[in-house]
Amino acid sequence: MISTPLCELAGIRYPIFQGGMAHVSDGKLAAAVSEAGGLGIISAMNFGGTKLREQIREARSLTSNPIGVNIMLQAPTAGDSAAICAEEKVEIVTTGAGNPAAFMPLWLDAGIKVIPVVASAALAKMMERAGASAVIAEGGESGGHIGEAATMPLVPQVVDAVSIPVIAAGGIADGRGLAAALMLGAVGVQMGTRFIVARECGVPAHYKSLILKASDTSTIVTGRRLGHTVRSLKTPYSRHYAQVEYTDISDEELEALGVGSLRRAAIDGDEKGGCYLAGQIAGMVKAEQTAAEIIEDVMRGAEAVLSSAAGYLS
Ligand code: TUI
Repeated sequence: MISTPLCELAGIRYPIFQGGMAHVSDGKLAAAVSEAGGLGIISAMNFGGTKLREQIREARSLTSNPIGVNIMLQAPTAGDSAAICAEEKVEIVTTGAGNPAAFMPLWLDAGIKVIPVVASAALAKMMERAGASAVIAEGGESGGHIGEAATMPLVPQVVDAVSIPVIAAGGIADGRGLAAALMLGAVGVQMGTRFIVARECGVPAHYKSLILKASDTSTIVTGRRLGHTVRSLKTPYSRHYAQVEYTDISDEELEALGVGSLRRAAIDGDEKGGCYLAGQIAGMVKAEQTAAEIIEDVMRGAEAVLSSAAGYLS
């Protein structure tokens, strides 16, 4: 049995967060993860305004356990989503792709625990000063919008930089990853890619099939030129983007290539035009399972490797 300070902090049984993935993480998936003992997180990106409120209420109707909402700070709806989280009193807000300092007083006044995703020790320190309960240190192995540092060097450096708990993300999909994160000083993990293939996750079958068929070299990083660096699966769309990114194509044309591409993947299942975000660990995700089975597998796996590691000590 593994229990870490994250379990008490977040009011959860197992130290596992499900990443709030744009156009993927809805109330149904979040509720399934929370009901299974992890923390389910709804992505506010999917749903401006009333739709986010509906998703939170749907999740509430399916579980009485805590739930979280992730706010992508570059989204035009971030301010609206921030207010809805405060009104609906979700237990936890996570943020991504920026500095949430402007919203922190609103959330803290509503009694919400704020857990920003950071890609550097410097931002982690700022978040600690601004009142964050913990931070998620996300390495560039992750899918979606990423920073430069990898999980292995990032996590211990963030752990050393702050006194609040640190959750590791990026390249984690099984018990070995959870155990490794704990060894780096983290109190738990956030996983995204593995939960995309959860049975309760409603993405198009093509998205799940791309992840299930992926190998260790199936992802590609694009978008650095415009400052929206993202990791996605190699598909006709992402290969084309990579091919033209450093040609004489204008910034406007390149920007236009990106518009709507996440929706085309996660909502429409568009095989040619979709940008299918996934982390480097996709190659290890081999089965569609329920959220409860995924969490149980990760916990069992971590217990096994942590117990056997004790054999190295004399
Ligand atoms: O946010 C993510 N992953 C995402 S967001 C997303 S939606 C999207 N839509 C259009 C274009 C691009 C993305 C898909 N995936 N992860 C959390 C994360 N945050 N990763 C890295 C960071 C980060 C980076 C820099 C957080 C803070 C930061 O600080 C910059 C600053 O302002 O100090």
